[in-house]
Amino acid sequence: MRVKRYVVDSMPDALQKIRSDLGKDAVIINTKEVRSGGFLGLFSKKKIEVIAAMDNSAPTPTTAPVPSGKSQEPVSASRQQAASPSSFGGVSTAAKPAAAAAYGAQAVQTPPAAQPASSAAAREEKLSLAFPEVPDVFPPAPPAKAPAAPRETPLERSQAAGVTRAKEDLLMDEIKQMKEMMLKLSLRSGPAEEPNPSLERYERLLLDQEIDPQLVRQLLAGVAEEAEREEAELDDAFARQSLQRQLSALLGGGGGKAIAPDTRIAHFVGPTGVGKTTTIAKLAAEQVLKHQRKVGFITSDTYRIAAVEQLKTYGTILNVPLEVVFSPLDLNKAFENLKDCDLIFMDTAGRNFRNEMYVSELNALLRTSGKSETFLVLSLTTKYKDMKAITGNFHKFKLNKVLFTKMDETDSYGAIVNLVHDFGLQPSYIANGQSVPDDISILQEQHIIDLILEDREP
Ligand SMILES: Nc1nc2c(ncn2[C@@H]2O[C@H](COP(=O)(O)OP(=O)(O)OP(=O)(O)O)[C@@H](O)[C@H]2O)c(=O)[nH]1
Ligand SMILES: [Mg+2]
Repeated sequence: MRVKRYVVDSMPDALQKIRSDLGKDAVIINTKEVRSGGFLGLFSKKKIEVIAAMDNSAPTPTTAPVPSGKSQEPVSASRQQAASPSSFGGVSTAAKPAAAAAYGAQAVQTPPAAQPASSAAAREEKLSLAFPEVPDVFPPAPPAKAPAAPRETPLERSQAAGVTRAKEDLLMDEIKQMKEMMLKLSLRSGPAEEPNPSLERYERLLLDQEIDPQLVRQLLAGVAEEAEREEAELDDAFARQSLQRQLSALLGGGGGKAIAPDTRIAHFVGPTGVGKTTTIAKLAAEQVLKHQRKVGFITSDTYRIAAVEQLKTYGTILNVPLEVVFSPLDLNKAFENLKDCDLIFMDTAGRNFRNEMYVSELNALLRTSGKSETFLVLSLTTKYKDMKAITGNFHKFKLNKVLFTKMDETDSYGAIVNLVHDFGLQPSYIANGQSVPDDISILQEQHIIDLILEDREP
């Protein structure tokens, strides 16, 4: 199938181009009003975007001469136009031969027995009768009522439906790919007008920070809209301020970031090696030394030989009791032993939490009585794609806050923005080094935004 996109001033222009590029059997699969020129479609003229397709695999239409006085071409294009909103939210079944696609295969099919041999001219005649010639303008007149469909057996009908569905699926895939391609092109191949250099600059900067490209487009469109609304000059200063506003609205979800004063149990979950145990030690020190709370530790990490020892060492330094649980059944006893503690930190084993089974297993350990909070610990050095998969798995269970570690090992912070945008989790702390208890602080969104928008020389 050949698919082409046209941006034109009027439908007749499009029809003419489509006819000469793709032939008279091309179908129009979508039309919409777009703005052309400018950046991201703003500051620009209104145009019509027309997507047309030609199914190369479709049977070659007859080349018999058209009966005199009947120009079939305008009819073909106009018919398809009229039919375009038929299915899939405005997308016609373009994989069918043109006339059939526009009106449903049955409308133009003649049963073989009834169809005269070499019936090209007769078929043209039939089509012309069924779809009287309409002027080549937009919007086209609604098509004349199609002739009654020939009778089909249920088997024939279901076979035809199956074939149609398969073609529709194929078409949907192609349209999806095409949409993605066009979205990419819309940023890059803006027509004649110069793209705005400030938007380009911040686009590069946000993408460098590994903010999701789709979100980057949204943010920049927000900047451009704001400038248009306020009739302001869209320069670097304006773009920066607008992005500051948008990012702080996105990140500042409200709600307490720190461990709540009435929280009795704080669970820390997350993939292997992200710094859960180290983070617990840092936060426990803060609770003991700064808030004078009586703290206890529980660890269920019995998979790694050194894991219990690691927490025990921190417990000894901070004078904090430690309980080890081997299964959810041991939990009650552990809580009983720590009943005098104001706050219990529960460390869990880092596992491959892309595996849903481990998450369910862990979830059994998180079912505790008393007010609890669960912190998902993620390292900023993890690829966002993996972070997203892990968070997706955890998100089905009770998660309250997200805590980021290893900020000192990267200068890309886009993952924080992506994660809050995609999952609406409350950011809490951010850890920026191995040193216990110093290298942790409450995540200040303004600081993160400043870092994201900071000029960095290549
Ligand atoms: N650079 C840096 N290293 C950190 C940070 N937090 C923890 N680490 C280091 O990361 C390594 C793993 O830390 P752990 O606390 O054992 O990680 P964990 O998530 O408990 O690991 P598992 O229990 O094996 O899943 C240690 O070497 C820590 O010192 C941080 O913010 N920055
Ligand atoms: Mg650990």
